[in-house]
Amino acid sequence: MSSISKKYGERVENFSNKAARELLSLIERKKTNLSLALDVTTKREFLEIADKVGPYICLLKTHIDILVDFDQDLIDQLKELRAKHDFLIFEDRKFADIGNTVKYQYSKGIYKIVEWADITNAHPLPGDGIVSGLKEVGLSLGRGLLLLAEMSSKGSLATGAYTEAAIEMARRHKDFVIGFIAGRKLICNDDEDFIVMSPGVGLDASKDGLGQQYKTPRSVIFENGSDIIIVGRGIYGKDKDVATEAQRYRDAGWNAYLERLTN
Ligand code: 5BU
Repeated sequence: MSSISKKYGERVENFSNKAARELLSLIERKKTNLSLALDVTTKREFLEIADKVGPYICLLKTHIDILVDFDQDLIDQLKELRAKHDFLIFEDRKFADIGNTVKYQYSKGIYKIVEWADITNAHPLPGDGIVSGLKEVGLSLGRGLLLLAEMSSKGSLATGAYTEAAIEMARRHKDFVIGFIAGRKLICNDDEDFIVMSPGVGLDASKDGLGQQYKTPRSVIFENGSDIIIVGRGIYGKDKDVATEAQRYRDAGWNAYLERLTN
């Protein structure tokens, strides 16, 4: 049976990677395929929203380098929220350099991403070395990597042969590459499984004026066979009650998945 008609929990056995196994079990247990893209720039807002939205998400997606008052205490508090609400952390770092450089960017510097992010992502652009470099520091800690096979923005160059090459690269590193950023399920074979996460998801807007393009949770999960919806401003945009919006997206994402299981 293809993973598209399988339950999240049934797919755990398809992965050896710890982060992938934890994520799929968590989604099944918590009944949410919603990831919050928490793009705010102060520690206060970041922690406040994470605490309010925590109960409704499987994954908190960060851009840690946009915080103006980043410090180690933020990471300590983020880890506490991770345990309190039962979610994993995905640093959307989009690594794009040679293996030796990304290895340091992942583990050193101010952010030490590998120490707290269960999942991160990379552009396949530089070739296999980028995965090997990240894997050197991440795999033994149980971390997982997503490759950017597609992007949600208008005019993205990640299409066609590039997307196909990203799939081939993932296949060569199945222990560490757990899936893709893409707008749709990319592989429908019964005997291989990758987790697909889709950004560019919104219920109220179709674009943002800077190239972002939005699809609905139903279109992404039910029609396109993706696994996780990534939602940012749809949840914490101006005048929004974040907990109410998070529940709305959680319900939309989960209902689309249930619809997929029965069709
Ligand atoms: P939004 O507020 O829901 O538009 O935020 C989308 C988030 O997903 C934001 O953090 C982006 O950096 C991220 N993103 C994206 O929008 N499109 C992509 O193709 C990738 C990431 Br990869």
